[in-house]
Amino acid sequence: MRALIWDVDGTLAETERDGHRVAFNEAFAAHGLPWRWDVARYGELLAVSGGRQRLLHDLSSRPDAPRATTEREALAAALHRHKNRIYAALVDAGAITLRPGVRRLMDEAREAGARLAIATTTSRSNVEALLARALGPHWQEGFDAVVCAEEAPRLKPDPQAYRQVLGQLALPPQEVLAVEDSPQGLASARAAGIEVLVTRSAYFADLDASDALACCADLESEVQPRAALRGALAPAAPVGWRWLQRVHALAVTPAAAAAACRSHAG
Ligand code: XBP
Ligand code: MG
Repeated sequence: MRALIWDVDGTLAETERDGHRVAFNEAFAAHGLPWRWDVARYGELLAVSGGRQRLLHDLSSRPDAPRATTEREALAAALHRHKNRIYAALVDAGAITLRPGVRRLMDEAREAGARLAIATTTSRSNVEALLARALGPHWQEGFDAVVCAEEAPRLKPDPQAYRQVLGQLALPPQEVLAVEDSPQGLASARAAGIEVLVTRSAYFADLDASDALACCADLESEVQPRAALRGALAPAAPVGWRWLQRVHALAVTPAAAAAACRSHAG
C-alpha cells in the first residue's frame, strides 16, 4: 500500500452540516430568498452529489423557484458561488476543524513513506479554504494529487475522481487505500477498484460499510476489518498506518488472508 487517498466533506471534517448547509442558508438570505435547509432536510439532499446539483434538485420541487430551466440554472449557479464564498469565510473564522485522528494518520502515512492525495466532488476553493486553515498555506506540498469537482465533473459515485488520482500517482488501484464517509464515496472508490476505510460522519452514521475494507466511528476510535477478514486480524484503536497496511495486504492477497485465518484459528 503506497498511498492514502482522502475524501474531503464528512471525512476530513464535518463540513456538510456545519459548513455547506449553513453557508447555503446564508446565501439564500443574502439573495432575499425565504428558503432554509434544516439539518434533516440537508441530510436528505445529500443523496445528490455536488452543491450546485443538490440545489437544482431542491429547486425542481419548489413552487416559488423560477420555472424556466435557464433561469433556475443561473440562480443555482449564483447561489452556489455565493455559498462557496461564505463557506470559505466560515472555515477561515475557525468554524470547522479536522476530525479526530486525520492529521495524525496523514503524518504517520507520510513518515512511513506513503503518498497522500485528495479525491473529492467538492469545489477546489472549498478544499483550499479547509486545508490552508488546517494544515497551513503550503498544504498542497504534502499531497501528490488533488482532484476536485472542476477536474472530475462526473461526481461520485462515478469513479472519475479516483481514476484521475490513480493516473496522477501512476499507481494501480491495488496499491492505494481510500478514506471515505458516504455511500457515494464508497461506491466511487470501489468502482475504481480501490479498497476503502470508512470513517463514519454525522450524516452517514448508519452507512452500510460491508463493501469497505474496514470501518471506524472516527480515526481515533476502534477500527474493525470487514467480516471476511475478522478471523485474520483483530480490531485496533486508534486507526494506525501499520494496521491499515496489514489489513490491506490481507485483502489484496486472499491467500495471505486464508493463511492468517488458519493460524488464528489454530
Ligand atoms: C461532497 C459533496 C460536495 C459538498 C459541497 O463531496 O457532494 O458537493 O457537499 O461542495 P466529497 P460543493 O464528500 O466528495 O468531498 O458545493 O463545492 O459541491
Ligand atoms: Mg464525503
